[in-house]
Amino acid sequence: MLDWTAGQAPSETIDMKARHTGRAAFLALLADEGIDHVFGNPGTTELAIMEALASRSEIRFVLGLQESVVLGMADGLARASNRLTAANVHVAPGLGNAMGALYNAAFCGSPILLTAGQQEQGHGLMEPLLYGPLVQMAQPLVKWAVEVTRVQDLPRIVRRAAKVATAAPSGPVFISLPGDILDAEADLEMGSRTRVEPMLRPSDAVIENLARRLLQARYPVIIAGTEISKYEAWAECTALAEVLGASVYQQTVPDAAHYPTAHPAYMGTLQRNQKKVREILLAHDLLVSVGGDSLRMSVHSPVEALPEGMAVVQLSERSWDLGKNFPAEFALECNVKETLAALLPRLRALADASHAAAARTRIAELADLNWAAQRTRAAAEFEKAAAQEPIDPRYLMLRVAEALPENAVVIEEALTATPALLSVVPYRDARSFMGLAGGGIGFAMPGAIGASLALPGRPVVAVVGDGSAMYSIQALWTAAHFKLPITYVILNNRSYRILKERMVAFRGAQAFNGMDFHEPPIDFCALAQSMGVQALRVTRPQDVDAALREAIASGAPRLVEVMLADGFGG
Ligand SMILES: Cc1ncc(C[n+]2csc(CCOP(=O)(O)OP(=O)(O)O)c2C)c(N)n1
Ligand SMILES: [Mg+2]
Repeated sequence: MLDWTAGQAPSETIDMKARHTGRAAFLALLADEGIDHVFGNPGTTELAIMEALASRSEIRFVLGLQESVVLGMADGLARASNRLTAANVHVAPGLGNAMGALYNAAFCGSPILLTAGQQEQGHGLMEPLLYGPLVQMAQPLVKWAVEVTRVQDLPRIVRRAAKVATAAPSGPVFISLPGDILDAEADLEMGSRTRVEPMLRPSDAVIENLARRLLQARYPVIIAGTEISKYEAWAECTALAEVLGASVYQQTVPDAAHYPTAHPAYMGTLQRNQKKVREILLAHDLLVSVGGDSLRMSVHSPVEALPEGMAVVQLSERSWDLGKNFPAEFALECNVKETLAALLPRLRALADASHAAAARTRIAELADLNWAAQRTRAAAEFEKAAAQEPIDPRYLMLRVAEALPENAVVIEEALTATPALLSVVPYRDARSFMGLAGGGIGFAMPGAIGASLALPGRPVVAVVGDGSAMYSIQALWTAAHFKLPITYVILNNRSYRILKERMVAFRGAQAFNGMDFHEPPIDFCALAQSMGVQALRVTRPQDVDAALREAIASGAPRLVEVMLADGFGG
């Protein structure tokens, strides 16, 4: 089961029934809810919290130099650990700066307890600088948003927020903390924490019916989704593929390592391309979506991804997603790990010898088509560009994949290089990969920091487009400050290449307005060095490998800026 508080012992210093200031009570409650990092960027309205932090040694404050960085770091930690995570930003402008990253966090269901200081009650009525309707601003992107109006309510509000954030399906929550609440003093009943047990599984009768239905399929296909990584259900999902003889694809948003790439049934990531997904699905007679989304796409297409009449079985803890875009014959609101564990023995008991033999044959027939076979071909293809200058991004992705130590964690925001990266980077465990989710770029620079804090001892390699890196470049300072073992690989093609490609593909035009930033060129090495991160620029393909290996082996923050072909002649 998911341990929301692993490694987070309840604070022993909390006085559960005593006179507290709001600020001290707030931090004591966070500590008791298992928080050991607060990501933040302070202003005057948060001074009370910063003051109280001095006497809370079990909470480490992680300074981000802009609020989108603050939320991105918190999101990285939440996604890499599945732990309740705290972030604190500064009134309306700070919350505004954080919104893009909060969107991504909501998309991933990250259990983040986000707070902001608010002008004192009454003072806010006079519309001072920085005042704004914080609750209304946060509301569309969080599960619960509230402003504290009496210090006596603070414990109940923080306890409820932590419970709501972590309860399945998890997601961010928001609390507005007026200054007078933080400085008020009262006798407070601090309460204790609640975690909602997320282990939903269907009844035995439903499991039985589902097992019988699954065994009727002759060509089933599994789409492996984000809940498999979240609940570490790799073993259950590979067993399902084997007993059904199913091909397995990763869901269209590759936000984590949803399935072991080395498994013989694994066919790779579905592209967010309705026509291509449809072509793949047409070869199958049953779609089994395990913990994934409903064929989530990016851009409009007149083609439907799901062939008409295709039977769908959907397992997810997110009831909103069940049958959302397509009708599902079985729509099970459930925990995927628990449900597969209950389903597998029934499948094995019900499958006769001929079914088992056919399933084995179907998987054996994938030997030349699966991810591993595709990888061999892709590697040979990418290797052909080994001498090309400027460096071919596909060759760089191959070198990155080959340079990764066994326990590396890859953070991906590579945009036009993403398909090449996915074709060669192995998923070795459920935490070994994290990709851009939600589509709001700027996640990888700070997300790598959160991942590194969540997974100490593991080298983190962030593969980031130059355009994406510039949305949150000041994350480098935090990486340097905490001396984290993160290698940032910056794909310098001096452009938003993906937008150029789409301008050509979708509009047949070469109107590349606002898509180049080579005049003046951005010097990523100088940026990194100015923030205390050692950096190296690579222009020759033969230097890539040594640069990557040295950076990763350093165990320190490093930036490798790789000068790439821009795809449009440069
Ligand atoms: C917050 C946000 N702003 C703007 C965009 C639109 N957008 C999508 S991709 C992209 C450019 C990415 O450029 P880069 O990281 O350099 O990758 P490349 O396309 O060059 O491979 C932009 C601006 C977005 N997705 N999110
Ligand atoms: Mg670029």
